[in-house]
Amino acid sequence: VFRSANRLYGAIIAASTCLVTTRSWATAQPWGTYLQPADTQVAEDIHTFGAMTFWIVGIITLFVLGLLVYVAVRFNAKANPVPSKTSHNTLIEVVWTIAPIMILLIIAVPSFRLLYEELVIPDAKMTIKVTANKWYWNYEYPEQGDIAFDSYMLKDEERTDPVKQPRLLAVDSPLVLPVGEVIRIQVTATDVIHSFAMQPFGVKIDAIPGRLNESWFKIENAGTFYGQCSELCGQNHAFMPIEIRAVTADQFAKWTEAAKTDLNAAKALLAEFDDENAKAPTTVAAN
Ligand SMILES: [Cu+2]
Repeated sequence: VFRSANRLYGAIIAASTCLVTTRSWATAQPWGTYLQPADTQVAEDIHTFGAMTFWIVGIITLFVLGLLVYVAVRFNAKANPVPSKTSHNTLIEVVWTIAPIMILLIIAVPSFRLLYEELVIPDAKMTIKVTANKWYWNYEYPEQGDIAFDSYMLKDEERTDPVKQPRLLAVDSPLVLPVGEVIRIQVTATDVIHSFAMQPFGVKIDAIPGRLNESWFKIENAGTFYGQCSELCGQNHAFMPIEIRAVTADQFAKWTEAAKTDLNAAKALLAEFDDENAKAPTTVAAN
């Protein structure tokens, strides 16, 4: 029931966002207010779980509000001048102990299942190392011929296309990744604690100096995805966005080949990939 309620909600949101954008798959929408659309199974399951808890919290809130209104109307000094002296009611006391326990259990079981899904990394074919710095990201591809580069936010004067380069999100060198591949990310930092958060993939993991954290995702759609540092890390915390370009396996092979020798040439390929993917959107089935 929750899953279909969430699907319906998601469909309404998706339909309304389609009205305001004609772009192909891109997660950041002008005036977007809801969660970015899920692009991995994990993110989808997070949304479903969020919708479930939303309904549970909503129903409880309305129930308590109803009780308060009932008490205020029925038992105020005017309506009920002689109050009852009742101080115990065993049945009610048992119910208000057992019912919250049951509700917590109903929330806990899918919550732990979700945690397990996020934390247990399936057989990953590929590993990316992400290093956070004050205030930019460094990406390394140890298995693709030691490609490594820094990724800085584009300043206003560096943005040439306001649609393709959304303000405070677009970067000079995006992290390029293939769709349909289980990708392990290893995350660390050089100076202070940062956090690598990519909402459409359901990933948020702290980048801690001297520690190597890992997480994973499997991207389903080719496109551009945006995330941000999500740990207050200092003055330019808000200005170290994450941009991921998800491309097909063939395009990724082409990109790595170019990136090994010339990062700028590889970057130039991205516009080409965008055009190809706009013509034939690539979607990989979940699992
Ligand atoms: Cu940061």
